Amino acid sequence: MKAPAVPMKNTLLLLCCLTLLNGLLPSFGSSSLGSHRVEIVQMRFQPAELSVKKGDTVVFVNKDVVTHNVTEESGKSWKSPALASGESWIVVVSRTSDYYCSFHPMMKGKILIE
Ligand SMILES: [Cu+2]
Repeated sequence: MKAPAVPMKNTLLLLCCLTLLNGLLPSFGSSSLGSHRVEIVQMRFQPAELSVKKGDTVVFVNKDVVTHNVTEESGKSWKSPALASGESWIVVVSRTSDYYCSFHPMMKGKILIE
């Protein structure tokens, strides 16, 4: 008995559809949510004030020659580990936050939710 050719044809069709769909969907993780960058340079957060959308990602990059960290002002929402020169740290922001560097408390910044 010969096996019907239809199931194989259906499988191919399904594969074609999936490939097409995959091409139409936005690439995951990069375009749907915003990503922002704050650099730490010469004892300052740059930009010191940043507007983001809720759920956006902020990457802090220490481009200074000394170690810093990023501490939400109350110290309760989030706090980075010590970031040596060249290291970076990522936080997902869900509310307006003031932050500072606990090693150098005069270093301050703010993230505003739009
Ligand atoms: Cu610091």
